[in-house]
Amino acid sequence: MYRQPLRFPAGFLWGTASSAHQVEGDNWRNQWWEWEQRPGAIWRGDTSGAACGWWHDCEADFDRMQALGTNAHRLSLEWSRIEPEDGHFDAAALARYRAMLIGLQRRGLVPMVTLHHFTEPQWLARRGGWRHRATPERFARFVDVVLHQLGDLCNLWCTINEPSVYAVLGYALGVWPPGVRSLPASIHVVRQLLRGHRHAVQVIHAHGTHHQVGLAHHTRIYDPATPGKRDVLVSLLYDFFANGIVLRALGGACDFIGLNYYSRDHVSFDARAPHRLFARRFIPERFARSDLGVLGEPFGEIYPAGMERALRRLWHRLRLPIYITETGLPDAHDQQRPRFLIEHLAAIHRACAAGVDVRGVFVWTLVDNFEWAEGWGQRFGLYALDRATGARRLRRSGALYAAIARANACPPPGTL
Ligand code: IFM
Repeated sequence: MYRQPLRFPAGFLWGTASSAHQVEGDNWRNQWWEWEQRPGAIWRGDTSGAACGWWHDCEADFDRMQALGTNAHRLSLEWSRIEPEDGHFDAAALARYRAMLIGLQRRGLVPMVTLHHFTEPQWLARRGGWRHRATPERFARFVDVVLHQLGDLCNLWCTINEPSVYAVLGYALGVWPPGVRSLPASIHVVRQLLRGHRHAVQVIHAHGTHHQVGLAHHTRIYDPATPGKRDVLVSLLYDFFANGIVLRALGGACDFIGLNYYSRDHVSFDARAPHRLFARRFIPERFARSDLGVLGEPFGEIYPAGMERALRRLWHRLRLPIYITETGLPDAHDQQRPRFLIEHLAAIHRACAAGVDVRGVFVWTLVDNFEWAEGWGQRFGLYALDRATGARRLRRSGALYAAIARANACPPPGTL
């Protein structure tokens, strides 16, 4: 049977997403840089180092975005560059970000700016980071300066990236800075981040009603491994900590919601794992999984239906326009990513057809970058990066995404 391409609404944003620390290079004033120097903190002892060289030349990658035919890019501002010391704002850093935003606009790329993407200045971290009572206010002060200096160049703002991921990995599991292992601390930090978000929304709106503000929420699907009561209970518990806490606190405090969707976990009760909330998370054999990651485990299940489920859930809960602020797959050899893209875009298309107001998608990411604790071991790029030479090579999935963005339509699933 002949099947038509899946058309997307007019004006749909086709973008890529990045974050400052992962691409800029030499962000030596933030807490992640310090963390990377600790033996054993990052896979194989990797560091962000010069990253993808964006601080000096992001423009070459902006040219690539334009050549692909994308029409938007989500990037983040590095707080530690803009405010390297408490209350001291760096004019040169702001000027560089000005040039970046102008560079995007000149190439026909709508910017979405993230104000906090996992990193903060070392001076702030030394005072307790987001555990400190006054950090949400300090964040709001930083946001106000940004809006004064750059507010004429952007009207799509994402306050905080993945509050629950930041809080769980840094404060509950302790595998990210500051390496704390305490569930109460992690709950406190999520709440503080959400306070920071609400302050930032007020500040941004005070700069004009044309500004649209949201946050990027990482939705992971947690399904019980069996219908048994205990599995259902622990999956609900995980869902509450990862998703529920953030969504409950958002009501009224956003113009849109950003969805970062990657994967799902199957959850079963495990009496021997109190430190993991009595749960085991895994991918049963019969489900599709990504390649083995650097730690010898798959990055996750490939579960396109989860995209539609996550979109419908956000829509029913918040009734706000949605941007998919991230979706993607680490796949160095690009064997699974083309199909991953088509199937996830088809899921987005189904959600749109069911009435969910989706405004755009930002694929993670344009070019292989520094992937936090996994270092350079996870390769998400539409372009492969040769770290020794800095050369970029377009992957098959990059060419596919270009064709989709240009046509504002996606081939139906099963095409590849
Ligand atoms: O690299 C990260 C990004 O910083 C936040 N969301 C998930 C991505 C892939 O793991």
